[in-house]
Parts: sequence; structure tokens; C-alpha cells
Amino acid sequence: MTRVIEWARTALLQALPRARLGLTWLSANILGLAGGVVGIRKILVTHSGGADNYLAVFSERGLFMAARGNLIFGDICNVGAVDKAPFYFFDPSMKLAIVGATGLVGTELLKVLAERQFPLTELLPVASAKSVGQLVEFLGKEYPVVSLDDAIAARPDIAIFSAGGSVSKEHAPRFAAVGTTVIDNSSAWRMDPTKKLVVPELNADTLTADDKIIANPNCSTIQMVVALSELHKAYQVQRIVVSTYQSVTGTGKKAVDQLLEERAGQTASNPAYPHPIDLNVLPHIDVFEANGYTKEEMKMVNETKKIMGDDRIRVTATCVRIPVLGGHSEAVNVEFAREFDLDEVRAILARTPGVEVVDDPAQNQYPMPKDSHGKDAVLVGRLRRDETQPRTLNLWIVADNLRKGAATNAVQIAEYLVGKLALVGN
Ligand code: 2RA
Repeated sequence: MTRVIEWARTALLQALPRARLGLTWLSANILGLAGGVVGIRKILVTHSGGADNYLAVFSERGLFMAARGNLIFGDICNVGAVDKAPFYFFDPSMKLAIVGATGLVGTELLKVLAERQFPLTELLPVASAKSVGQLVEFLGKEYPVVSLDDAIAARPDIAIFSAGGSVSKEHAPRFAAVGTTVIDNSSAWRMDPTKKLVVPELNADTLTADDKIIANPNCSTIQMVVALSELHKAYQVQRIVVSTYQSVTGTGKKAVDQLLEERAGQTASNPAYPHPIDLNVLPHIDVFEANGYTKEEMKMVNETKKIMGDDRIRVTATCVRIPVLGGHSEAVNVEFAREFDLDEVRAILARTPGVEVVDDPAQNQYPMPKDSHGKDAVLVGRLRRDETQPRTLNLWIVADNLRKGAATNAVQIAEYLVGKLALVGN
């Protein structure tokens, strides 16, 4: 066996000249697989080329190996495990930037990336100038916060943005220009017809390697479309009436501080809302628009149609902020084109990807925001027929807005890029 491996190593060494090679995807993968089989675990890039090339590189052990991507001279790359990377056998460096790394969503992103063992080799936490140099912990290591300009200069493979619409509008195209794929959590690009609005359970398969700015939908929209996705296939959604009960974590740290200060009997020092939020309910999320609806309400109307790929779906929404720390809830009334059976609805929801049915009223079991904390599943319950009109269902949908509503959805998109589109080594 040792002889065979030695023979294979020598054969590989002889098969590849020292110069950069223009390899095909298939030959790069075969060579990557061969490298893994003969025990090469790390390689050092000694030649680099333009974007999206297949390169020949020189390994630490003096052997040549093939890699895909725009690798930089001096990069150390790992040869990927076959079972972890079904679509490519060679796994060069994966640099990931998180823009807004110190915010509520940024912090959750780090947790989700660690839990799901996202295959990154370098983390670039990015935050505002006052946080540069601050340390962010990830999987037991500390990473210094860097500026936007330094992150762009490092040409990450993927950048997940969660720093508000104006930062995304200005800086996402700068990352895209150096070859980075941006996954943007703000509303900046969601309704841009040239950008995809992605909930992986519904439409990740529309993504291609050419999508350099990908929009992550609004949290309250994500949980509703995940719950309705399979029911839409079975019965065709015609009209949705949704009322939301949204946690203060959707606004950010400032709102969490406002709630906690008010709950402690103080007046909020730097309030996020125009009114007290503790012991109160605000029918006001994001700014008011000319039609009397809020921007949050119109996000639900427009994003739902775009994600579900059907402009005929009529949606009307009332979005409400409630004094809850984590977890958005929604009362949804949905009218279908076709008649449904309630037991069949339950069965469809039970097999809908990303959904967990919690619906046993006799045992007081129904989705609640406090039970959604830290979960990626969208919880669905209170299933009942609307008795005032045919083909209409009432349901109650709850999800952790910082997880499936933001961080988890973004990481799932990144996983798709790496796993299915083999987006590696920018
Ligand atoms: C909110 N939808 O809950 C927002 C967060 N993206 O305010």
C-alpha cells in the first residue's frame, strides 16, 4: 500500500509542470481528490492568476496540486475531506467578512457559523471606525475588528452584511468589484430586479456564481414564506392577511437597552422608539410611507411576491412592535385557490423544510417566542379553518428573528455558495 501511495505521489509530481496550468473543473477536482487520497493535506500557492482560474500549485511537501479560484501567492490551502465537500474535493482558503460583526445580528452570525462548522479559514470582522482593533472571539480564537477598506483589500470570498441599508448601498458594490460575493441583510437590494432575494428552502436553486450581491429578506417575511412554501404548491396562495408581533431585537441593541431600562423603572437614556415600549405596543415598524403603510408592512407585501415568484399573490400587513426580547410572532390568514383538508395541511407542514409544527391546544401547546430562542426552525400552530369564507386557513407562525430571520438564512445561503456552486478561493 505504501508503495502504491509513493507511486501515486511521484506520478502526480511528474504529471504537472511547475508553471501555472489551465485546468478544467473536472481535472482540478480529480487531482484534488488524488491529493487527498495520497495524503496531501496542505498546499502552498506558488503561482496565482486571475479570478476563477484553475491553478497548479506547489505543495508544502514539494508536490504539485491543482486548485480552483483566484488564489493569492503564499496562500496555504487545505485539501478538503470528500464527505464534507461533495461538489469539490479541493478546499482552498475561505475568507469570510462579517460587516456589522459587533451588532446583534453579527454576534448571532458568529454563533451560527460556529455551530454549523462553516468551512472558513479566515474571519474578517468589520465594524465602524470606533470598534476597529477590538477583538471578536470565534471558536476560541480572537480576531481584530478591521475597517471596511482593509476588508476589501483582503478580497474575501464572501461578505455577510448586517450594518444597515446605507452601508450596504455604498460598500456592497465595492466588495463585489473585487470578486467577493455579498449576502446582504439590509433592505438595500431586496427589490432590485437584478438581485436575487433568497430563502434557501424556496429558491436557492436560482443562484449562480454570477450573483455577486444576494439579498437576504426581511425577518418577518422569511418566517411566513417558509411556513407557506409547501402549502402554496399544494393549494396555491391567493391572498394573505398578516398581523405581526415583533420583538425589539429586530431593531437592534438600542431598542433592547430601551426596553431593559424601562423595565427597570428608568426613562430610556437613548430611546430607539418615539414612545415607551415596555408595557406598550407600537403599531409602527420602520418609517411610514405615502400610502399610510409602514415600510416594514410593504416589505412583507413586495418581498413575499418576489420570493414566491408570483405577483398575483395579494398580501396586506399590519406590523406591530411588542415588548418581547427575541422571537417574532405572526397571525396569518391565508386564502387558497383550492380547497384543503386540515389533516392534510398538518401533514404538509410537518414535511415542509425548516418548519416545526407545534399544535396541540388540548395540552396548551402552541408556538411562543420564548420557545423559539436559539432555534432555526419556524414554529407553526393554531391551525384552524377561517369559518367566514371558503378555502381559508388561520395559522400562528413564530421564529427567532435573529436566527432564521437573519443569521441562519444568510449562513444557509453561504453554505449553498460553497457546497453547490463551489465558490471557493476568491
Ligand atoms: C424588525 N424587520 O424587526 C426588522 C428587522 N429586520 O424591525
